[in-house]
Amino acid sequence: MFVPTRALLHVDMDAFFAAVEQARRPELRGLPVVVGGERGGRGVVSTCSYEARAFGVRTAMPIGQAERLCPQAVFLPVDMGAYVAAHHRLVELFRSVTDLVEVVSIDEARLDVTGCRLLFGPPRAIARRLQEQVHDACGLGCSIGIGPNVLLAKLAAELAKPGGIGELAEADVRGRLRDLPVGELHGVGPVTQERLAALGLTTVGMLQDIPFAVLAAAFGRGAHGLRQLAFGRSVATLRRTPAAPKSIGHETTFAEDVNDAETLRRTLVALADRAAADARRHGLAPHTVTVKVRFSTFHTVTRRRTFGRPLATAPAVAAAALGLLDELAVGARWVRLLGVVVSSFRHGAFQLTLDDGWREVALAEAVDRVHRRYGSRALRLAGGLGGSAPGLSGGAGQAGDRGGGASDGLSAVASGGASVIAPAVAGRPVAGFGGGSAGGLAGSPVARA
Ligand code: DCP
Ligand code: MG
Repeated sequence: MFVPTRALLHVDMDAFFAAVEQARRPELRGLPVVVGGERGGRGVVSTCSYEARAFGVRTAMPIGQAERLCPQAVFLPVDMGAYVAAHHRLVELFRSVTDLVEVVSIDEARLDVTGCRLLFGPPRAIARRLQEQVHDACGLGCSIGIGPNVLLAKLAAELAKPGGIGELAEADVRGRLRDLPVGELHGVGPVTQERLAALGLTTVGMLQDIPFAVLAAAFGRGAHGLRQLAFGRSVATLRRTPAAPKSIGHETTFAEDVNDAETLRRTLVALADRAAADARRHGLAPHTVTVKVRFSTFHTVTRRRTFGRPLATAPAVAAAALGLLDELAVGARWVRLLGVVVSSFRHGAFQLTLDDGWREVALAEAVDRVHRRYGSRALRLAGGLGGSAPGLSGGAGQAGDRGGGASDGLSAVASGGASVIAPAVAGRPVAGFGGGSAGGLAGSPVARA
C-alpha cells in the first residue's frame, strides 16, 4: 500500500505585533516600528519590524537600548486585543485549508495538508496560496515551512524568514541540514550551544557525526534528544486544536412537566450559569442569548436577543435569559423542556475596559476556579427571584433546593439573590443534591461547531 509522506506546513507570522500595527496604519509600512512601549519608557521590546531589525533592535531588549540603536523608529505600546483579533482571523483562514490545524502560539500554526494534495495541489502550491490569502485578508506577511514532521517543518519556516517558503525533506537531513549552525535547531539554546562549542561542535553535521559515547559523556541523558534533533527526527504529531464552538447551550427535560414560574426561573438561571461558564472556558463572551421552551404538547417556542455589549458573566446571561422567558409569557402552561443557548461570540472578551463589569468577571473567574477544584455543585447562581439580578450562592443543603422535582443540582438555590461566595465542603457533594441526575433533570450540554 502506498503511504504518502506526511506534508506539514508550519506557518509563522513575520514580526507579528509590528506587522499588525503596520497593516492598520499604512503610514508605518516600510518604517522601523518597535512594539513594547512608548519612547522613554522602561519596558522591553516585544517585537520590531524587519526595518528596525536592520539596526540591531531585537525582542526582549530594553526600549532605551532600542532607542539608541534606532532613534528614528516609531515606538508603540502593546495592543494585545488587536493581535488576538488578528490571530483569530488567521486561524479561521488556516481552517479553510484543512481542519487539521494545531495552533502553536499567537502567531504560529501547523497544518497537516497530506490529505489536501489531490484537492489543492502540491504543498508548495498550497503554501503559496495561503501566503497570498493571509496577505489579502489581513495585510500580513508570513513564512511557511514544509516538512515531513513538526521539527523539520518549523526549521524550514525559520530558514525561510521573512516572507519565504522553505522545504526540508528527509533527504536534506544528510544534505543541507549538515551545514547549519547547531543554534538553528529548535531546542538548542545559547547554553547548550556553548557546551557543544566546548566540544568543538558548531554545525549540525558535526553533531550527527560525533560518536554517541562522547556526546553521552558530556550531556548524559540529554544526548539522545540532541542526536534526534541533529537528524531532524521527531515523534511529535500534530495535535489538532478544536475549532471554537459557534454556539453553546444547555437544555433540560423535566422528569415531570412543570408549570410553576419559580421552578422555571431557577432552572433557567442554572442553565444560563452553565452556558456562561462553558463559554468562558473557551475564552468567549456571547452577544446573543436564546431561550427555548417546549410545552407538554411538544409545541416549542424560542426567543433570542442580541446585545451590543458582550455578556461576559453568568449573571448577565441569566438576566437576559429571564427577560426572554418573561417575553415568552409561559403563563400557566405546562413545560416539558427548557433550554438556554449563547452565541455570537466575541473572542478575547475578557480584556476589559474600565467601563466593563470587571468585578463581575473577576467573580465569575473565581467561581470557575471553585468549580474546577470542588465540582460544579459547590457554588451555584442563585435564582434571582422577584426581579432581582441573579447572584451567587453556595453552601450545603439550603432550604428550597428541591423545588418541583428539580433535584439534580441544576436547580439554582433560592436564596433571594444574595451574593454569597461560600464553596461547599471540599470533595463532598452539596447535601440535597445526592444521586446525580437520577430522577431529576436530564441536563445535556449542546455545543454546535
Ligand atoms: N513576543 C513577545 N515577547 C517575546 C517574544 C515574542 O511579546 N519575548 C510576541 C511579539 C511577536 C509575537 O510574540 O510579534 C510572535 O513571536 P515571534 O517569535 O514569532 O516573533 P515575530 O513574529 O515578531 O518575528 P519573526 O518574524 O521572527 O517570527
Ligand atoms: Mg513570528
